[in-house]
Amino acid sequence: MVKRVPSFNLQMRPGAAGLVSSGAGAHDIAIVVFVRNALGNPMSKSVMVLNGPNLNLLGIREPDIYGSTTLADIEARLKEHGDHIGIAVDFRQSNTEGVLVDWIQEAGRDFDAIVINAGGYTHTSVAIPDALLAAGLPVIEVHLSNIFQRDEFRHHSYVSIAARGMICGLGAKGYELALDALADYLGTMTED
Ligand code: CA2
Repeated sequence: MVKRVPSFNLQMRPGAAGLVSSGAGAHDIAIVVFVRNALGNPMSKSVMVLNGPNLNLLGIREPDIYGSTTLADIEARLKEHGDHIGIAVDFRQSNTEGVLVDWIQEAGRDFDAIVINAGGYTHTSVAIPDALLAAGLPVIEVHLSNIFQRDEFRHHSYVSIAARGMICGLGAKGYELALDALADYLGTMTED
């Protein structure tokens, strides 16, 4: 038997199941729709956060330039921040260009956006911006240090051609600001 269904409105909020409900009437229905992102979280957006070569040394070597915060500290803080703004964070680091390219391709299939600190590859890699452009996702480029106050060769970024914006010189806080920008762009923030 085919039942006629009255008009319905759709409400979805990050972190909650979507609820499709009808207005009052003889044929009222309520359907709960569970939507999961790439990380299996209901209704939040997913962002892949990529870190390039040597960033695994953060907090361990050269604290005068890069500070004493470790990459694990940044990851923990960022995931907590993501929880507050409806973004599930998948945080990764590799010293290998090809691995970063593979991850960018994966992000293009399964994620909503990318944050990338490509480390030294920022100033040398063509493959990374190529992969970012092919992924077709919003990208925010992050650098801990102010690359424009450093050696001349760090002033140019190949990654920037594929990025909506770049945050540099603000240390670990830059990653959180990048996530805020994406939350705004992806519309994950709730009104209450
Ligand atoms: O400021 C940034 O975030 C950089 O992407 C960091 C890269 C550098 O090549 C870029 O020009 C700017 C270097 C990451 C190396 O990180 C280290 C951390 C601790 C000790 C040694 C290296």
